[in-house]
Amino acid sequence: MTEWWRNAVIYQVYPRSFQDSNGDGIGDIPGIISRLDYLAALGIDAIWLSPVYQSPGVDNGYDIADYEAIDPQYGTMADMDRLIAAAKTRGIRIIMDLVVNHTSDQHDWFKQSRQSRDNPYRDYYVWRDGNPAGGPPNDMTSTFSGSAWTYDSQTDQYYLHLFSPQQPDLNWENPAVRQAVYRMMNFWIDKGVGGFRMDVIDLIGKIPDEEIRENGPHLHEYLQEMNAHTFGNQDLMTVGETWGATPAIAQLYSDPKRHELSMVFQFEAMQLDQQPGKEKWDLKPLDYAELKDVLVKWQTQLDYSAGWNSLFWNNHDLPRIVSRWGNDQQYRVKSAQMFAILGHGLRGTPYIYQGEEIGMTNDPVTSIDQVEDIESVNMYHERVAAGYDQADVLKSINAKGRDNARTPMQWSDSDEAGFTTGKPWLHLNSNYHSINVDNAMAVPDSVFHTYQRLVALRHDNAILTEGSFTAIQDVPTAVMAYYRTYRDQRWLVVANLSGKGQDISLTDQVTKLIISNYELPDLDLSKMNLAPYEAFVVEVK
Ligand code: TEU
Ligand code: CA
Repeated sequence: MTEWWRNAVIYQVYPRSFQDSNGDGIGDIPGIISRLDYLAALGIDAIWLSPVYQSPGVDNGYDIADYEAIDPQYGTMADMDRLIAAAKTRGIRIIMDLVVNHTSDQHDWFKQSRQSRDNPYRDYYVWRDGNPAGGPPNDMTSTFSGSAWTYDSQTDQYYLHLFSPQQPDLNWENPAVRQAVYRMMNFWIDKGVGGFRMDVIDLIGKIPDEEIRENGPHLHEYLQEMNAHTFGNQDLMTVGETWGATPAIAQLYSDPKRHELSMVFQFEAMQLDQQPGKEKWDLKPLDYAELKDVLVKWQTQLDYSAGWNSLFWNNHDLPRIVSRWGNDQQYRVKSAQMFAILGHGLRGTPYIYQGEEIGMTNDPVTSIDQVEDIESVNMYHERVAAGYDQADVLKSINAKGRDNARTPMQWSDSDEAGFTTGKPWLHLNSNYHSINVDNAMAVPDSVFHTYQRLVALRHDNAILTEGSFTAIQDVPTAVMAYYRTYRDQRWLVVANLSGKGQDISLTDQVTKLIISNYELPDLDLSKMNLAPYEAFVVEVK
């Protein structure tokens, strides 16, 4: 299996927060173009570009009003064409965000659909009569709080929205919807994009009348049909956002013989610090043993000869990993490097979320007025109305809210961190004076240089892509250790997840140091005390 994306590293750009070029405080496409040399220096192969399509911006672009137009905030279609071309000259492909579970309520299809019950676009969306007993058709809820149904008086029916009321769900059971989506995808393929990241793709097979949201019965059929009509037989990569995937389900999506997707994002590890059966806001400390079990499970239960996974700690919906499970104070650099080495040592395709490569941190707020994210704001009001303590709700937002990942990129210690000459749309983290790209590039043992080296290692060493995985059991709970083995070569990866020293004793003989976040004067593994958040990869025999 030699597809380019198997040993690639993908970088996610959240355009609104990456680089502003015209002083309006909002990142834009010309801004991204101006930073392509930086991304080329990091060495990445592709950019997953969060949405830049025309949008009212209720969910920062995940509510699309026109899939074939660029939002003026972000630039023009000519800018987009320039971005694709300029990236290409640097060997970087552009992966578009495909948000087709829903559109904006300002999309023409929905404007038509809500006009009348016999409008030709009526069945592009999911309309139902209210419950005979009163209220919405059933109890389905929105990820952004409240019912998933909104009543529309114009036609006296409810429409479905698994996210905000301004994000009505498309009706994938309608073949005309599917064909329209495929035509749109081909529009982008013809422009030369490198593939698609598919937003909440596991929801498109929903059966609303049975309250089935994810993994619906026709999901894989739709994906096979999409593949055949669009990217199948092309040199593109596709990654599905699949919150509901198990290793067996991931295999269905990503087994090349099934002609669906290249790989999935699965979120099992990302849900370990919430109380079981509750929401992400219901906090629980991370248990290292559980994290290791989940990582090992996905390395061993997915058959990599017939399926593929992605590797990530961050994205635009998740808190910053150094703040979440590392230490964003004394051990910020060491813990950021530890997660980098641990994650990039695994099998799958690694993703880096903007700012992760310099160890950017969460940015706590003191009042709900400072929060922009629709998910956090809605949850705040819902919980406060339900009697929760406001301080507790803010604590959850500071731990898990999506704005943590969305504060502007910290380029330098000059005004507004070099992100904009105007006023940033969202507060900048005040630590930008010390945590910024300029500093990270100047310091040899910075987080940036760890990532840069990891990207190069992935390109140059088949063992990282092809090597098998074996977990090492006989280590302390706070230590994750594993082998990657390929032909006659073996690498050992060791990571201390904790801020305390940990003793390990292994019988392997070190033959070469590959990467580490501390100086390793003595590579005697038989008696080693790992420093806080220490991590390394060594070749062993
Ligand atoms: O996210 C899917 C999703 O369910 C998230 O809202 C998630 O539940 C939550 O943030 C977990 O922390 C995708 C996009 O990545 C997200 O930005 C969009 O808001 C959402 O779909 C709707 O398009
Ligand atoms: Ca701008």
